[in-house]
This record gives sequence, C-alpha cells and structure tokens, in this order.
Amino acid sequence: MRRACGWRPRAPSAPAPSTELETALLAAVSDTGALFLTEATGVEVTLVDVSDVYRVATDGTSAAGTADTGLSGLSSAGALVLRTLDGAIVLAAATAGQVTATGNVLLAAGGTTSDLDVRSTVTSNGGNISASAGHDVLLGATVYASVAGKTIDVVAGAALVQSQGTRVSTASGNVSLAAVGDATLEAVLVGGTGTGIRVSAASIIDGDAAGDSEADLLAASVQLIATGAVGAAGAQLETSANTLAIDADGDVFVNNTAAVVFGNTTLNVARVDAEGGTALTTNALLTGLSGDDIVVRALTGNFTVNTGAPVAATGNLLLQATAGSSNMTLNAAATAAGAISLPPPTTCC
Ligand SMILES: [Ca+2]
Ligand SMILES: [Ca+2]
Repeated sequence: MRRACGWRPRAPSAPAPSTELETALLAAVSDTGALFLTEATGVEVTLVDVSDVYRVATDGTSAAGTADTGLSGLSSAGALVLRTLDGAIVLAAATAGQVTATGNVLLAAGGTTSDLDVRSTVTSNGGNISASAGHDVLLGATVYASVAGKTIDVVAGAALVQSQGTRVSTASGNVSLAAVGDATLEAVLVGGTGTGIRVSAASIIDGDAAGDSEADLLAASVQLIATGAVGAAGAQLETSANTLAIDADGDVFVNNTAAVVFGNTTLNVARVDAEGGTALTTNALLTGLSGDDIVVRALTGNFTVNTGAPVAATGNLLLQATAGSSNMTLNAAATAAGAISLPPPTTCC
C-alpha cells in the first residue's frame, strides 16, 4: 500500500520547524506562510486524493466520507523547502507535481543515489530557487524565477539532464548549473543585462540534434567550466552572450550567435538553505579561453579577446568572426600546442 500525505496547514509560522514526513505521495498548500518539509526517504509530489476515507456514524455503521477533489503539487505563500534525507524527489508530470512559491525555493534530494526528477514546473514569484540531488538532476519541465535579480542554482552529484522544450530562466538573476557528471543542456535564458550563466560539469553537451542553430545559453555573460569537453565537432554548443569565459580540459566547440568578447567573469548565485534563507556562492574569477582542440566562432559581429584573458589550446585552435566586415582583435596571447587558424569571415566584406 502506498502512503499518501496531503494537507493544507491553517496557520503555519515562518520560520518554522520542518514538518517531518515518511510518505510516498505528497501534496501541500500553505496559504499564509512558509512550507518546510523533510521526508525520510523518497517522495513523489503529485495529486493526492483521500476521498476513500470512511466516516463512522453514531449507530456504528460507516459510509464514504465527503468527496475530496484532491490536492496536488506544492504551493507556498512564503518560502518552500522540500528535502529528503535519503531518497529521490519526483515532481509528477503535467501539473500534478507543480511547485510554486512567493519566496525562496529549495528542493534537495539527499543521498548519493537519489535523483531529483522535475516533470512539472518549478516557479518562484519572489525568491531564489535552489535544486539539488545526490545523484542526477533531471529537468523535464521549466524552472523559472520571475522577479528581477532572483537566481537559480542547480547542483547534481552525478549528471544534469535538461529535456528538449524546457527552460531554466530568470527575469535577470544569474543561473548556476553544476554537475559532477555531464550536463546536457537545452535552453538556459537570463533576461536583463549584466547577468550571466555559469555551467560547471564533466562535459557540457548540447541536447539538440547535431548541426542545429538554437541558442542554448542566453545571457550577458556565460562561463563554462568542464573537466571534459564543451560541445563536440559538428554539435557545437550555441551561446548568445556578450562576454564568454571557458576553461575546459577537453575540446571546445562553441558558436556565439552575436559578437563575442573573451574576458574575465565572476558569477555567483544565492543558494537557498534548509531554513529558506540564502547565502551567496563564492565562485572564483574565470579568465579567457582554454581547452584541447578549440573551435570558437562569432556568427555575427566582432571577435575580441580582452587584455588579461589569454587563449590557450593544448591541441589545435580556430577562432573566427564569420560575418562579413567583422573584425578579430586579440589583446592577449593566443597559443596552441597544435596548429592555429584565424580565418577571415566566411562572407566577404
Ligand atoms: Ca537547445
Ligand atoms: Ca548545437
């Protein structure tokens, strides 16, 4: 028998001690304050319908109780924290597992084998969002921080996989995606100016079909850190950024849809804690462009390497501004252990 837990607390306090659960199915709504839930093992956030409760009458008979329309998803008028001590979190598909809050959101699947499986949207309409798992983070639905300056922070103990057709997006706050394993990306979109995306993973993979042209990462600045590769030959990662910084041990295949400047970027996000508060991450400055074989192209506009942001390839190096009349300006060293090509634009001026 599966256990189910669905309720609507009348007057939760904030900050409040976390409600400790041991259930399989979960739905909860807090209309007036924060929601803090700690689950011992795995849990699925979904539609919970308890209409099969029977009511015993004074004559000793029993009959089905009042029909229950059920409760689905998690909704909070303040912060929303759902943690498992050792187990997966599944947000059921469609809207059944939808998570919405007006404050900060933390979804954290504890345990080294536990996935966070997001199949319904996660939205904060006023706070920051942190999502983490001891094992994989599977983003099968959109994660959205709607208020300016609010950030999104995703940490996977193994792989991070973003499904096609989904987004990780903010109004203008930074996004950080970190995975010990590979990160397969579809669309990470940061609005506004002066904000950026940081991806740190083994390899950073474009989830689109090889040869596509969709911008996968859109922000003022994009920072990519990989112990493996970034993109692949014929399956470039597409960025749309003003400033890039890339540090990879493997190959780098990136097309930037606009003019590009390689420079120095530091990018942090507000990490949500178990009490619903936040602390800013302390990421280091990232400089220039490094990798094994490197092929980076600006598809429109100029290609500029800033002073103090050197380019270094342990294999071959190709840098190109492909559009006619665009310029290549190197204000720092560009070195390679292999061959170097700095070809002219592919269309003439
Ligand atoms: Ca894409
Ligand atoms: Ca691509």
